Amino acid sequence: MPSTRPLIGITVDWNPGDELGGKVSLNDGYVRVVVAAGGVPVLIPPWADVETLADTLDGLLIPGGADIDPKHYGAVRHPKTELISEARFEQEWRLLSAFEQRRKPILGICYGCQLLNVWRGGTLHQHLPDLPTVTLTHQRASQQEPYPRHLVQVDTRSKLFESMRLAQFEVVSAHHQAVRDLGRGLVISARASDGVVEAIEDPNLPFLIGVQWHPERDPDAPATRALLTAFVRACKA
Ligand SMILES: [Mn+2]
Repeated sequence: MPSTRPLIGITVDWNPGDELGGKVSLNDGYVRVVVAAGGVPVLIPPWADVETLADTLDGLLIPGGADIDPKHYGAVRHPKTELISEARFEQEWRLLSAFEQRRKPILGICYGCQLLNVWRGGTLHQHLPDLPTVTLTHQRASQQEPYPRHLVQVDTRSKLFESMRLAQFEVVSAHHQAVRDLGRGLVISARASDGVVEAIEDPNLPFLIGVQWHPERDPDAPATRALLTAFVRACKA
């Protein structure tokens, strides 16, 4: 019997390194939650051929990372905006189109959620602490502190709710940016109590969901298992 476990592509970071060469890297939490949900993670570095990957893999996970260059959504760079590697960003941009064309599942996490929005022509808040309406802590103040947790409310008409069957739960939060204006074809599927957008989706695709929180840093939470199991199930379909 052939294996029925789906192949889940996960993009990785790239740093230029030194004269001996650059480095690709990924927090292993992403790999572990995909394995726990029954998927087989396949790490995707920049420069690998996207058409072959999109033909072969069953789904795409865009993990967390630094910030998107605001030139991609027509804004001037905020002093707190720290740029993602251009090689990674360009690879992911091409992968999104290739997976979307094939209607294969896509899950974006944190930076990955923001990328889905910008790729569809949306914009971002570049630094949440600047907004007077933001009352929750979405990012820890220093590396010595634990990651903050806050509640998210899911729209019960959304695919996210259909997938998770959970309307409210606590998440691990580690972001200073968030969705501002929505990109084409996207809707908001979850918010924090201060109004910050915590999840987006395309209601017209089988599974294109971005979450602003970090399931991979909360592997045993029921919400993490519900989300990753639904994603892996969609990749099998
Ligand atoms: Mn948050």
